[in-house]
Amino acid sequence: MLDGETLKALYEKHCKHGFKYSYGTAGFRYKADILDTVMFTTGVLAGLRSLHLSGQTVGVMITASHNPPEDNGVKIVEPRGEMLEQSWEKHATQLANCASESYASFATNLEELVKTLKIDTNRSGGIAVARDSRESGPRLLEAFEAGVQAFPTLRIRDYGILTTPQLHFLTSKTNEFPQNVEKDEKLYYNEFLSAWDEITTISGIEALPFELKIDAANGIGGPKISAMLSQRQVFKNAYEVSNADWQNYAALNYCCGADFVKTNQKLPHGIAVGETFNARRINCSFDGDADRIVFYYNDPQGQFKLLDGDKMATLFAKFFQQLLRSSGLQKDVEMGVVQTAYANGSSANYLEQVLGVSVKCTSTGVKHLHHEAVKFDIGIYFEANGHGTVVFSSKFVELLNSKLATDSQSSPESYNSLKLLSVFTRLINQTVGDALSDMLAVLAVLLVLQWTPQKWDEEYTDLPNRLIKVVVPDRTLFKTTNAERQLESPANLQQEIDALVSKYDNARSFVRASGTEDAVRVYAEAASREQADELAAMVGKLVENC
Ligand code: G16
Repeated sequence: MLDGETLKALYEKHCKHGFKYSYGTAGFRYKADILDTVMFTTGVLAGLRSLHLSGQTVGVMITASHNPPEDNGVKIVEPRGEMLEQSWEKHATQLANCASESYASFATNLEELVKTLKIDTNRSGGIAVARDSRESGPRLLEAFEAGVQAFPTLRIRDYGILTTPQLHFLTSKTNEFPQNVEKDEKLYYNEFLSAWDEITTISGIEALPFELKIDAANGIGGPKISAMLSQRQVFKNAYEVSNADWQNYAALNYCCGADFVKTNQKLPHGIAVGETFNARRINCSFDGDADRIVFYYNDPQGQFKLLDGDKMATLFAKFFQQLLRSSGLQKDVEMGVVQTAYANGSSANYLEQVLGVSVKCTSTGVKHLHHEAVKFDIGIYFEANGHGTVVFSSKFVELLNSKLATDSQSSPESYNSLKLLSVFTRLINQTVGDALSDMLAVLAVLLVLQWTPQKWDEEYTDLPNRLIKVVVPDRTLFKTTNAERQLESPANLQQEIDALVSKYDNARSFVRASGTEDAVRVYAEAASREQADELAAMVGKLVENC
């Protein structure tokens, strides 16, 4: 470990005092100008995590994802590409807050962590770091790298600007693959494009039978999706990327992107509707770091229709259920869907009552959904905002492989289904929700089923819903229970919400503090658009007044 004097000099160069941080839904996320201290301590903490895990490479992503351009943030990624082990979030928070007090407090806390976690600071380890396209990224990276220097035995691989899921993927491959395999973006593109190639072979297409419009939120997803799709002839002239101005810092997520489309339930700037209805036209929006995606289309009456995370979860559930049936695997494989309180009531009904699939509800944050999903053989998890993926158990993959090796003589339909299941285990980025890989996976399902976006949408009808943000002086006062569906504090607010909800048909509403923005979120759904909007506005007023 670095000597005290040198560490202190680095601390003094990067740390400021007087702010209280907390590790939120997706790491630390604040206005970029107050983040230097936490970047420095996250460098130290990521180093500790790598050393604690016998030197495995730990990932770090500098991003504020869907937030406005002036924000930034940082999250730590486990060696297999998952979010930071939750018991370590408190160490990350404590170290940042001690550093925000004084050097002495930081140094004492660091010493205690090394001692209690029994960390050998002389061993070697590794950090893989990347950032999104924000202006503050390079400065914050510098503070982060200074923190990593606390342990001179650590190697840092700086990937520059990536999407968040690319960093998750490369972190996982760094630990999985031998050293002589180059872990770079090429590896990422090859992985998903080679699975996609199998889909085009199975479906026998030479050109994508969709008119695909991609809104890249003026984030890093723009150049990355172009780099990916331009490698395959099948996409030629079939897609267009809008809001691809990723070097214009102020444009990031502004009036575009997945969060804008989901919240406002309307087209983003830059995506226009054609004059005549085109059943094969499909639009999608990424968020700023391309870990979320939502789809949408305009129906023959010109009405905007959203195909969000719930619609993706139900599409995959129906599709995998069919494949499991036709391959004769349905009795051996447990499939489930994990959602949050934001899931539309109709989607849960459809999953449970129409498909007969089990549904679990967790708190917001992919870290919660992922942990629940890995309990299934096929765990489908999507937040309504479009953040999610599918995870396949190793038991399921082994079963598939052994069936594929022995079943080639069985019916062509059954063998084809086995092959498709196997391709999807490679087409989907299982480490985290990934706009690029999710987009390919959704297109692949639509291709195989020969469905249009409208056909996909017709499986069930969403209850009208509304999501609003309310800015309050102290959002930490809003404490929830029951997977965030009920408030424990402020006192009596939940009873007031319940009383309001009871006045509307088929209604539901809940309130929770955001873990990424300085606001309280209010969700409401009801039998009609007017009722959902009115209920959200009334509950919003209750929040403001309390
Ligand atoms: C992050 C999390 C998501 C979460 C979203 C909003 O997304 O990764 O799981 O749904 O924040 O969280 P909250 O409601 O607590 O603000 P992203 O895309 O911003 O990284």
